[in-house]
Amino acid sequence: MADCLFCKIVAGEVPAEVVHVTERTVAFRDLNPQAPTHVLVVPREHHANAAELAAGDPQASAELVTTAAAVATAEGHDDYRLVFNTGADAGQTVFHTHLHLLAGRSMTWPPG
Ligand code: DGP
Repeated sequence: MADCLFCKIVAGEVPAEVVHVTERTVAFRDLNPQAPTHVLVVPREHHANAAELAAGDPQASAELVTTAAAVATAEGHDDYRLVFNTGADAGQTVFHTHLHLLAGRSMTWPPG
């Protein structure tokens, strides 16, 4: 998609600190980290949110989680949080599916 920030990161048109790539996903550090490890895992193809990705490309959907787990392990974390914000009221600001991997500090529940 022409105006999608994360499509541009996937294409290498916008710089990002990429930490892991797979056939269907790219993982890069969040610009505004909320934990010592805060990585976003995105599908290479554009889908607006997690539900659309799961319906349209279940394999890529699963690969987001396996990629996040691989990054967590590579960075030494057994415990971590995975988050899909879906919709503006839930905090989604970039409408290209992304899985937040947060780790490296203790976390509270419920989230704000
Ligand atoms: P969400 O609020 O769930 O849509 O998360 C979007 C995340 O994207 C947010 O944590 C900040 C991050 N972000 C926004 N712009 C950029 C950028 O240009 N580069 C990187 N690496 N992360 C970004």
